Amino acid sequence: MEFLVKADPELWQRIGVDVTRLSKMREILSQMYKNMFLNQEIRPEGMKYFDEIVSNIHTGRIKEIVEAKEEGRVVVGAFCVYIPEEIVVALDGICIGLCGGSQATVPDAERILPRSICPLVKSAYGFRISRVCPYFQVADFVAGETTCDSKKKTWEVLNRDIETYVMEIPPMKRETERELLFKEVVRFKEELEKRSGIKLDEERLLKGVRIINRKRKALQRLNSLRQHDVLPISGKDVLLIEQIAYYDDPERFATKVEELCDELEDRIAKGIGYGEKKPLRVMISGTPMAFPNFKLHNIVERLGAIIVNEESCIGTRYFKDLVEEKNNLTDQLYAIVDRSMKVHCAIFTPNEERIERILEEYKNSKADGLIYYSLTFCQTYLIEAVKVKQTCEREGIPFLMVESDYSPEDVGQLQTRVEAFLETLRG
Ligand code: BJ8
Repeated sequence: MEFLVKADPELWQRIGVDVTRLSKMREILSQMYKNMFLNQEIRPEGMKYFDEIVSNIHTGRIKEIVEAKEEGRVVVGAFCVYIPEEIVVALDGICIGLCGGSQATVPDAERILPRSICPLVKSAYGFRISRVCPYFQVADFVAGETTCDSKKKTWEVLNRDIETYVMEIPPMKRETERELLFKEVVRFKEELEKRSGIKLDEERLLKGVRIINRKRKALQRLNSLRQHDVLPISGKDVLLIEQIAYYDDPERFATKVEELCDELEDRIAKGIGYGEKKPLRVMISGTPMAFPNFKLHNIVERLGAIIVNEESCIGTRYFKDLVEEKNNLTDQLYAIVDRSMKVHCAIFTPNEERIERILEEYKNSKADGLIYYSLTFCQTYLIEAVKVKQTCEREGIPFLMVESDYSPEDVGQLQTRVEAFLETLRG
């Protein structure tokens, strides 16, 4: 089957992309995508939309965003689920995820940033300075946050290249921090009001909340369909959808995920899926896997197991909770804060809720084992692995710890470790 990530050199030139380099990168991406995704045996028809999205990743969606900018709409580049996209959407803006998941731009970043920071930050920063990410090129500004040290210090460097606004995220979850986060959400709202020239009112915000809630609900539904014995979709495909959630138009995306869910429900009813072969079911927990980081999913699924859940910000942490609908602006802003406080990122301390949540998701997903995944140099997730491992041992949950970056160098070694882990599960 042919597959090509499309090119639009004229558009790329207009937005300041390094055309030669992006053209080469898209050829590599096309090949990788074809090998990893299009050769899967049982693939739902509804995945065609998401294939199209990948094919248009550097063209169609970028064109839409450029047109929106010409209409005066603000484009926000974000790196974290704490950035309230409900407010961006409520003020007619576009919120896009800029996390980097590719090794290709890591060496660019390492010419400036230290090598000993996480690859997600290096990849993204490298995309910006080498001008090969059209999304970075069309963002009006970056909304960063003070979550981990790697990110918060990189914003100071990134700010030399693109205006970087920083939202403070408190590291605890007491009432004091709730109030602090509320003030930060209000400050973000004011920043966007200034940029968009629109005043936020309760009607607009409720609309924004409903749009993003619908997107999260569709993802919840999709994830719940992986809990069936008949597994109607691969983990790789779901991870791809979870990544696309960060840059597609939210309403169109929700519609397409809902359509896919209808198809998957039909497949489950007819017994069509991976369940027939009784594959091992594996849950992943840990750091986000940004596009196009499919490394672990690819290894696990090539070895015949299927991934049934991602406890990650590109996964359940993004969509497990909705924003409660309120009828006045202040309460609605607090409801946004309260949802954020339920995102159990490892930057929080103490963070027992995450452990409880992992256990709950593990049970619901009917997984046979858990792989804890951390990007190299991500201190908070690496340290939190200690507690997760102890909990898994106590609960009798088979556990494997994987620390990796985006380079292909450790693929062989990872494959051997995953294979041995799957063997113990089979045993
Ligand atoms: S809420 S997980 S999106 S901070 S992997 S850059 S933590 S060193 S991405 Fe995250 Fe928000 Fe938390 Fe989610 Fe730092 Fe770790 Fe790198 Fe990370």
